[in-house]
Amino acid sequence: MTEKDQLPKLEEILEKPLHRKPLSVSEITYLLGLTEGDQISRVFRTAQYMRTKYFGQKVFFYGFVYFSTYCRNNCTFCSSRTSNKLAYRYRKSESEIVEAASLLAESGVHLIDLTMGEDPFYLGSESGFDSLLTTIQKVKKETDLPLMISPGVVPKDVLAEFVKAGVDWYACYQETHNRQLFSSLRPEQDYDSRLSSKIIARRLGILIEEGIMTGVGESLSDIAFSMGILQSLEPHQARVMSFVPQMGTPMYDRKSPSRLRELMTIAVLRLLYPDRLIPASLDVDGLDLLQERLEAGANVITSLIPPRLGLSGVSQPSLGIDEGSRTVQGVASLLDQMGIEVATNQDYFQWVCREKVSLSCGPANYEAAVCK
Ligand code: MD0
Ligand code: SF4
Repeated sequence: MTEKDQLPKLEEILEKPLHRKPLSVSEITYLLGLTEGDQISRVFRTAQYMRTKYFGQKVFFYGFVYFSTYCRNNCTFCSSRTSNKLAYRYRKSESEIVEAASLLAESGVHLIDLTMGEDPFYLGSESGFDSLLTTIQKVKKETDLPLMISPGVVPKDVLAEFVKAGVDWYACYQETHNRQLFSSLRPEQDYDSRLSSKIIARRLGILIEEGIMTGVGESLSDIAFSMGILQSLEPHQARVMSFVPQMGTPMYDRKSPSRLRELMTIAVLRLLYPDRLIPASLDVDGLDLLQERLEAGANVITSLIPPRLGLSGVSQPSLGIDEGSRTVQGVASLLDQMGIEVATNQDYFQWVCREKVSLSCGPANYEAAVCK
């Protein structure tokens, strides 16, 4: 008997998440490796069922402000890597950042994601860091929305300052939990510090997002292994994004992977972590395949970017931005066709609030939670 024959039938595997029973590594690998249309649709249908069970037909929108593309690191997959001479570099001023965030808030997003490279200006000087904190406070005040920060790996005291300034979420993606692959993607970066920055952030009372990337040389069992790590990390949001080759980087010659792998990973995330937030990012294919990502079980649309402000995406620096397709309006008709509703701000506040309370970090943080 081959290993495949020994595995329970697809139905048996799909039964388990319905009863919140865990899946084994070989079951996860089996799901990730499905290639037959029929079977794949069955997995997606179960994932959609699970999403509906916990979130109804509602999705959330995240506005994205990539405000500095300077970075001291040299990740092989990333356009902003320090040695990339072809990178589109900019550092937006405070008023530009606040303007972009306000436009996003007016357009109806539920959260503002402030993202930067590990910019030495902000992370390496006191005045730069102070200006970052002031900017965060202003964005928070102007938009009155939950705030995510994606600043790279930062020490505990920096995270604590972020929390004081009003940050609700810390996003920091490992990309892979295979240590060897990690060092080739993130040379001279420490796997453990990156992982523990998320644990520290959650201890400080903020929600955390973890992320993996497909098409960077990982095997299906690497992805299955990541699923196990997620089980102990317990991120509030977990994402997967397909690798997109970036000009001027060592991985420019590599092909972008088949999107099936990302879609199957979204579905498996939904099966295993049905009540967590799972993004469908517009930063990989713009509007294309948004429907498929949602059908695989995603419930957050991320990387909404205001047009014509010179702001960039991470994987797709310009795709769909100035055309306005990465806006609330730009995705509205697709959602309509799909019978998907946009959640209210109140829905999102409540979700964030509930999760913050269940971090059980004492009355002080309870007060700080965005309970409205
Ligand atoms: C996105 N380009 O949402 C953004 C980014 C950073 N927190 C998010 C990867 O797709
Ligand atoms: Fe810097 Fe992040 Fe890009 Fe790595 S992935 S080079 S840390 S911006």
